[in-house]
Amino acid sequence: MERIEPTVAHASGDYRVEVDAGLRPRAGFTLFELLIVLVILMVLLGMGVPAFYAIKKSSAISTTRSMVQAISAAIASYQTKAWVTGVQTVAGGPWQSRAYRMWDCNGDHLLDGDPAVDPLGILGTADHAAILASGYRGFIKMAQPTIPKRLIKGGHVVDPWGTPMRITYSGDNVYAADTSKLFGTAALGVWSAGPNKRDVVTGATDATAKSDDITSWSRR
Ligand SMILES: [Ca+2]
Ligand SMILES: [Ca+2]
Repeated sequence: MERIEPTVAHASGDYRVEVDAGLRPRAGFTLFELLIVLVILMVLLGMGVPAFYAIKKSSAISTTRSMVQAISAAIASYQTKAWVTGVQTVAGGPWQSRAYRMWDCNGDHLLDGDPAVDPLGILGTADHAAILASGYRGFIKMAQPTIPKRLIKGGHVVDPWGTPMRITYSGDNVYAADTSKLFGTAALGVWSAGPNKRDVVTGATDATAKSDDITSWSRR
């Protein structure tokens, strides 16, 4: 750094005034100062990291709440104005009726975003072909919900934790007694397995697995 040497005018001529070295800033920190800074940073990080994750988790939960509502609304809206005959003729489980099985053609309770991508193990090749021949192109293309692109993977709509969104119908009793008043005129409900990624679909029936599920219906 260039040294500052103020010049003072004087009748007898200019002369220089030396700046006291003690008043100039030092070029660095002592080890003790660095340690203090490190400790402060660690304390701040310790407070910030859990807060960051808490905010991230609550934001993911509200995204999912909006998604299950948006998907249910998109399906309900679609069902009031459209009907796909081909799908109705396919025999199967309690989701046999046309309106039900349109959204979960293979009965695995994962909402079928795109039947061309889904492995339709339960229905088999012929039924798969019948569904596609009927003009049905899956939930994403038929109901056209507002879903962020990053949450559509492998033909499925996934929640922020990467788990495919689930769908249930008033007749299949996945949520047992809950179904009696849940789905209204659409007769179905959409849910996410929540942050713990466990629910009845993954085979977990304990209260903890179910407690964080995010459903399109009120569970209170
Ligand atoms: Ca499915
Ligand atoms: Ca869960």
